[in-house]
Amino acid sequence: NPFAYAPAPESRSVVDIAPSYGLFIDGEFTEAADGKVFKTVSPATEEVLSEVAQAGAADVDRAVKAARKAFEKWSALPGAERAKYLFRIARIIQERSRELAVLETLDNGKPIKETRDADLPLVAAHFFYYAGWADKLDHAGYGADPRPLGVAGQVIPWNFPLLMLAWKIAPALATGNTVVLKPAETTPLSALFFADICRQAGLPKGVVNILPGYGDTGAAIVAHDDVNKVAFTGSTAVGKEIARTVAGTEKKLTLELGGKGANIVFDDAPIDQAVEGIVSGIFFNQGQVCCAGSRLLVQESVQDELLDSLKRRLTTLRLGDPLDKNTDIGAINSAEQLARITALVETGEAEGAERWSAPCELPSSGYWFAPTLFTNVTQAHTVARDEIFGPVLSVLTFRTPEEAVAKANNSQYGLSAGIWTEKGSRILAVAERLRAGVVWANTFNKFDPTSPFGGYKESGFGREGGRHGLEAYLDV
Ligand code: TXE
Repeated sequence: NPFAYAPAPESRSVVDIAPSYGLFIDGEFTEAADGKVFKTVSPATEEVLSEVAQAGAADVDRAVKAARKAFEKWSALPGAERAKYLFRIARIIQERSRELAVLETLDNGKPIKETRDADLPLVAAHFFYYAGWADKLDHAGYGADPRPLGVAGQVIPWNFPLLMLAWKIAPALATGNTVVLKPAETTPLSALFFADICRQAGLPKGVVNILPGYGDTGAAIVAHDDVNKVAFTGSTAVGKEIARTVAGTEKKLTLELGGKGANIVFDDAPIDQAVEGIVSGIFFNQGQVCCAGSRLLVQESVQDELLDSLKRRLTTLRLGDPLDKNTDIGAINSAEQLARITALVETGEAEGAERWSAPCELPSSGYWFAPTLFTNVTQAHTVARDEIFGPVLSVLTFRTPEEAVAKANNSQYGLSAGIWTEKGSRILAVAERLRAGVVWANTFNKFDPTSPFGGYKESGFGREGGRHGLEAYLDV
């Protein structure tokens, strides 16, 4: 019985969640001007975790003014001084990582194994990495005296709340910009804990401002006249709306949007290793990953063998309490996201794709979806084209490398791809022809702060991470 195991839950008591939180403006926690609040719930249990102040246009204005004022001094600091703050923040994140991992798991629903072993180490690594650049910007390749842009307005999603914050804030601060950031409405807590870390690190007031809220708060940040740079990660629809708002202004823009990554398995691939990569590619974070390997392209001759082992492996995945260290599949982040996934899966069935879901019991409260495969999928099927952003894999086949490349590239998106083969020459030949910002070979979902990340086509533009990630926050 795959469900028989001794649960080993991480202790909830390592994190102290207050009943209410304010906005973080100019170094202080404060109520919203109009007094509005919203609740954030644990998606695994639907329990209310806390009540959070909801920023309106007046709060956005106050935060942007604080960031503008702080910019004068922050941008004038020697890089080595800014580096000290970033190193301090990175170290505090490491010291508080258990607390932050539990918090993130509670607010987001993802397994503690992931927040503990992936999210938090990467968050700290990003701050360490960009701290290292702060006093070396003249070596970044953007000229001898690259300048910060000013106030950066940043809007992030809920799938990697703290990691997306790190991707946005670390390079912005290292280059001398100040920040007004809006976390997603379903996951505001880790950004507010980060505000506390900024205070703990002694970061000057106004350098980082955190404004929880919904889409209208994000839109007010994007539209504010005194914001010089907009960085957004989220849906393609909202990304396009933001691009329209920013068009015709002096603001610089980077967008990191959706994806429909192809994971391409050739007949000479080590099947067991490929199965592990496919599983991590689509079931990591319940598939709520922009670079998920959501399309499996398998060479026809190995399809049966691969699908047999994949299904066997999926029946061993453990779905349940995200705080349990043995859990592989946690909760879907929100009722809305679950509804979106469910609707797309129904469309897949209605269009004639064949559905298979791993046998598992779903908890009675919270938002859950069993690991699911679609076979008999053609390129015209909705499940082969639209981003599902859930634990759902669409399987297509190919006969030749040319066909694999053509099918992989047949997408409005171009964020990620994977190649599984023993042949190094084939990896190079195929990778070169894939229109995707990141191509992994014989692995998937590997991240590192030194590597630039970003999309082709409707997956967005601009790069985050690496030396390239500095460019988004600099004028040369
Ligand atoms: O995204 P939204 P949602 C994709 C994924 C998912 C779908 C919808 O396919 O199923 O998007 O998710 C803020 N101006 N991705 O609805 O609405 C919002 O408050 C400014 C892929 O959650 O784009 C939140 O902070 N901001 C993706 C953030 O935008 C606005 C990650 C993202 O929310 C706004 C998330 C507006 N008009 C979803 N409207 C990825 N690339 O990883 C909303 N927001």
